[in-house]
Amino acid sequence: MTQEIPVIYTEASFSHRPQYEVFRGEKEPHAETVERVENILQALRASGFTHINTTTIDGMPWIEQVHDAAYLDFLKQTSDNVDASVADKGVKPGDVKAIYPSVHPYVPNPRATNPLAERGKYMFDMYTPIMQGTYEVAVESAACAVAGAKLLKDGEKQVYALTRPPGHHAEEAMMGGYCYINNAAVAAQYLRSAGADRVAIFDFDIHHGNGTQNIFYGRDDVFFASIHASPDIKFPFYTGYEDEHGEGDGAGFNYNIPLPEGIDDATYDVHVAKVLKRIRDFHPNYLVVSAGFDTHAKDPIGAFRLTTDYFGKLGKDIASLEFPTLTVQEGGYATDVLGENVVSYLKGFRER
Ligand code: Q9C
Ligand code: ZN
Repeated sequence: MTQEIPVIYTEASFSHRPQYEVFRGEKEPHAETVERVENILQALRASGFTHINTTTIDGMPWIEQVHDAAYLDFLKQTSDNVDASVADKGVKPGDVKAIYPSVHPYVPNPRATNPLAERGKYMFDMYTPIMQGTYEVAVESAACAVAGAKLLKDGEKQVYALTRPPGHHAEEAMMGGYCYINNAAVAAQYLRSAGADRVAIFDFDIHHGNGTQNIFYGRDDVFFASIHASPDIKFPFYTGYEDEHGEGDGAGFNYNIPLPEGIDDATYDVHVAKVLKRIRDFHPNYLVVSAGFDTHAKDPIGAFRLTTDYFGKLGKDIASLEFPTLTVQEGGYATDVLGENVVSYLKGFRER
């Protein structure tokens, strides 16, 4: 029996409470809820995971290496000033004050000085509000990924970072898709600085990891592979096509597999095998997995039909590569089964 997989989370996750996402002009209850992390922790504890710790690391050096300085500044300044800048008038009792964009850039190199113009420039959707303190929780979530990566550097073979808010939609200078800072990218960058020549990232969230793709698109030191619902049918709509291979030095180091609606375990598995082969051929020193369980059949915003048992096979197959692997939590919104899915996946690793 292999050793138990260590888990890292952050208390900051519990203070992140986005209330609404604005969809087609209507406010809807936000899907990325605090119950997600509660359900995961509960399932881990119930299944005998005991090495569960909170993060104690400063992730800023690596956050600053993957994100634009002006973007980080916008996120910090905006989140520091939500309470003061949003008028009390019109805020319903019990509502959390939050910042959403309104006007998006309509010129190639937008100069954004007005706060509304800045929002449009740095926020690509209406699903990712900034609340008072959002900057700190996003930084802590990324620090959680770095803490997990540090355990790998120190010799652990498998680590799970329960990152929340998620990260894979956050680009170098853009937030969206419930993501503010790209946790997986920050962890990969940390591992590079810690001496690894090559890091591979496998993103199995149902949504394309546009942010991670964006950050590493011109680089050959970080290979990015993603299996997701086709941009024809799912968010983030503008990226994730098969012909996005990377550019410049990064040409050939980006691998997208967009799939149609309704994919089942057996079909999905064929595509996983292709990704794992490409990762093996890349010979990475470390593997970072962006784990989204919104591919599960019960997911309220998903489109695939994967089962809880399948995540066990997925974990086992990833572990069979034998690269030191950090799994960072991304999406997964069927809250009642999210914890079981994470446990099934992590137990798959331990079957190795
Ligand atoms: N009801 C992640 O899984 N779609 N983000 C909103 C409107 C946004 C998903 C649909 C999906 C973002 C990390
Ligand atoms: Zn997702």
